[in-house]
Amino acid sequence: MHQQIHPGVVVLTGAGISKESGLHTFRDPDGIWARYDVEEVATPEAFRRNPALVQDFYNARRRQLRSPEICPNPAHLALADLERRWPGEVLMVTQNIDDLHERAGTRNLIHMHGELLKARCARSGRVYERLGDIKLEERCPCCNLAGTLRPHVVWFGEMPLEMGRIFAALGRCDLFIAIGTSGQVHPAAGFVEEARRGGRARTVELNVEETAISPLFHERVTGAATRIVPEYVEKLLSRH
Ligand code: BV8
Repeated sequence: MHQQIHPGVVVLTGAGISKESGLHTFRDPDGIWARYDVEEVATPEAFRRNPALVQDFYNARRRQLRSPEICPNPAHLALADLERRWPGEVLMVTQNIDDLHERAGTRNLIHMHGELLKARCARSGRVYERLGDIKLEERCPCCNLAGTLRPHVVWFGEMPLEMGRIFAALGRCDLFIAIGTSGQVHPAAGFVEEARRGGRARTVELNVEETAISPLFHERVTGAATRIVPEYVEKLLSRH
């Protein structure tokens, strides 16, 4: 009996997919890096130097994420729909630390840069759900020490999460889609080349504008994520 192999899809998302949900991107004029110095808040050295500043930065972002007006948008919902209805494998890899993909219903998901609603003990590495602020004086449940709890996010200079699983999926996928990412942060910016390496995958970029890696894609679709992602997903599903 000939086993019908359905094409595998890897989707990479960045801050642009959550912009219309009310979460700032990093590099847009009103982006996070326009208001904070990345070296001051998103590196291990910054955490050693001034943990209060770093905790305040992530506590504020966590509070915003949990505010009622922030919710998944039609782009997140369309991708969850793709996962449900696509006959083959769909792996979602996000650089975002928000939980909007999960809230939209996506299950096969990798947060390669960590999750805002989780804390990690810097000493034991254990990870905990965290909905409220992380306070400097609080003691971690594992070591009963103060100052060891940090946001469960990947800072610059730190190794992203689940890279083995990601590269394996890029090596076998037939379609690689990048949505709302500027392609300026590695190793995520190199995934399109990795997907193309085997010469198998078709690569598509969805973004409101040209990016640093646009020339590396077979196809580009320009527009706001909440419009072009549902359209593109419908087109894909209508073909299969
Ligand atoms: C590592 C978590 C090694 C925290 C983040 C090679 C060359 C050069 C530099 C490097 C290199 N390799 C490594 C580096 C260093 C560094 C790096 O890439 N630096 C850059 C700045 C030059 N990379 C690292 O340090 C990485 N680690 O390499 O480790 C290693 C190896 C072995 C052992 C140990 C270590 C770790 C990087 C991860 C850092 N953490 N986030 C937090 O969130 O606070 S990165 C963070 O910034 C995000 O997660 C994301 O990855 C990145 C932002 O990028 P985007 O998501 O793309 O957002 P951006 O604002 O830039 O763009 C938004 C896009 O959306 C735009 O194109 C815009 O047009 C579009 N858009 C806007 N609105 C919409 C839209 N699109 C559609 N619809 C809309 N409505």
